[in-house]
Order: sequence, then structure tokens, then C-alpha cells
Amino acid sequence: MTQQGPENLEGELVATDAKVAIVTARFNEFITDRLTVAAINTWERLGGKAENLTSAHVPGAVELAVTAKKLAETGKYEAVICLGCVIRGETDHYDHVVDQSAIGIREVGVQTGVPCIFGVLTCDTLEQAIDRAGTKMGNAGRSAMMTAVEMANLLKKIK
Ligand code: INI
Repeated sequence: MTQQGPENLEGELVATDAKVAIVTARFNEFITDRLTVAAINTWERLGGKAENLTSAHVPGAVELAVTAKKLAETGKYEAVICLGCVIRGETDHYDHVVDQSAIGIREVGVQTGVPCIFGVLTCDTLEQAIDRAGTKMGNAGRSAMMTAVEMANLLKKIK
């Protein structure tokens, strides 16, 4: 009798058959536009089809979760990506904006069963945001798309 190893469930980084939605907050659009462009570029590099990707925009990070929920509930998408940027230096209600968006986005994923990817930069300074939007620290839009595609493929395997 041959011994079998443990079942290993992992999602491939291949978007050929995936359907994903991106929601981007316009607040700090100098940064968030770059996250969106990188997410779309990554989608194409992973083999995703243009007709299987939807992009929506909302005013700010607080509006991401409700929009992601509506998209997830359509049943059309295997993952929803939320992109935004909150910078502490520019607001005294930073903590409220960050908490509302982070908790909301997490809840959408858990409640709908559609992975909801947190691609919101939470930074002390604009420089930190720039670092994560395509310079020193990579691009959070790219990593969010990779996470979305991996999760979409993983959850399809779990029957
Ligand atoms: N929204 C952001 O996405 N980033 C921010 O840094 C930010 N600041 O600084 O306040 C912000 N505020 C707007 C918020 O997301 C909502 O759009 C607004 O409160 C209306 O609900």
C-alpha cells in the first residue's frame, strides 16, 4: 500500500479562469490610482481576461466595505479587492477611518464567503504611502491582486 502525504490545498497564481472586482477609494488618488494600475497590470500578467475584471470607484476608504459587499453578493466575483490610502498626517480622524474600513472589509469576506482583500495603505506620512505605491516597498495593488487570485483559486478547490 502506498502511503499518501497530507492533502495540500493551495491556490495557483493563474487568473485565466478567475473573476475579480476591484474597488478603489478616490481619496488620496495620487496614490490609489497607482495601486489600481498595478492591480490591473498584475491581472493581465497572470493571464486574466479583461471581461472578467470589474473596477469600481468610491469617495473614500470608509465606503469600500459596503461597495465590496454589494459586489460580493452578486455572486459574479471570486474575490473583491479594496484599495485605498489613509494618511495620518492629514486627518485627526485617521483611526476611525482605518478602523471602519479594516473591520468592514474583514466582515464582508467572512459574511459573504468571497475573499475580500485589504489593500488599504495606512501610513503616517505621504512618503510612506509613496514607498508602497510603486517605489521602495513595492506596490500594494500588485500584492492585493496576487492575493485575490491565489484565494479565488484556493477556495474553488475547497468543496
Ligand atoms: N478617506 C481615505 O480614503 N483616506 C483618508 O486619508 C481619509 N481622511 O484623511 O479623512 C479619508 N476620509 C474620507 C472617508 O473615507 C469617507 O469618504 C468620508 O468620511 C465619508 O464617509
